[in-house]
Amino acid sequence: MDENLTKQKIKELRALVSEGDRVAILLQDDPDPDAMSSAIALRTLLGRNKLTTPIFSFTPVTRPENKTMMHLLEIEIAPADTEELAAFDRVAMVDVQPPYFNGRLRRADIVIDHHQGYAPNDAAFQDVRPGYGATATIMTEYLVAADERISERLATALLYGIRSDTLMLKRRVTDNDIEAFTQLYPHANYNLLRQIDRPELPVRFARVLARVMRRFEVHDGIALLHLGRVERDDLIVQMADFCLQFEGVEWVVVSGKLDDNLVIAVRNHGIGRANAGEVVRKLFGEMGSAGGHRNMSKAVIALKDWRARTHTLRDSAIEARLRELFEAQIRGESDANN
Ligand SMILES: [Mn+2]
Repeated sequence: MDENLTKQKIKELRALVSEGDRVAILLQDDPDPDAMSSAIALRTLLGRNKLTTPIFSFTPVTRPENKTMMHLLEIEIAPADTEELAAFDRVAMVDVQPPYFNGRLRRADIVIDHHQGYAPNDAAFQDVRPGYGATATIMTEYLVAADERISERLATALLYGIRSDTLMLKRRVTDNDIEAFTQLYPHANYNLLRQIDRPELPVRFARVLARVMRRFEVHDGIALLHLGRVERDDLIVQMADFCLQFEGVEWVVVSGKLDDNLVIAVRNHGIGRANAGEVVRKLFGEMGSAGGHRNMSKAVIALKDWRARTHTLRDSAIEARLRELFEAQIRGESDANN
């Protein structure tokens, strides 16, 4: 957006909030990095702190990397309550719009978002830019136009917000997003970013690793491991990323039992035309949820459905069956493409 227009918007925004006002910032359910970073950016822009401008959400953050971001960057999000929100002088919303809350919220005074398709709302201040890849980009433009100092913490949060909403600048990305990304880049803390990307492994997971890595082998470029029961989804994903680093590995399949499901993560190096998303859709599309893109995909199958088909939930049997399925499918795909 044009810098003069942005400056005008900042004036409007700041005029709406008086010094003594209590302001609530409300985020979507299970807040994501774009929402969290936009919230702390709005606070900076308004010259406020966590006491005068707390952040709320109706449901807590659940994704492991988002939780890690929240903890590392010390972002506090309080549970929202319709009555409590009504008592604030101003309610602001970032990365979401009033209709999303379906009556859980009575009013919003400030709405800054990049989602499209919401019915118009009557907030006094609105800035909705559906073309943008992230709300964090809009917030970065505000901070730059306002000449605000962008702290390391804020830059790291916004950079991560833009990165995750645009899948590393690969999806729905505009020149504005890239420009904001470039402006934030020199101010961010890369150590923190790396820690967010790779959540710490529980010490107990070392035992799982020691047990399963003994079976690690590469057949026709495929490395496949079933971990048995795991406590977190990201352990399966981290294991898949780890296995992709071994020599001769072109495809990785790592599965684990998580709650009532069998979760399968697939990775490849993206050589050739074979597509990880296609492979899981063909194998498991009718059995559970399966999808992803070229290099990275995932399937989630209810354990009861797996048992109905294969008559067992023994870990060794699951691994053997997955090996058969994936070897045939991946080989079939590459034969078809040659
Ligand atoms: Mn967003």
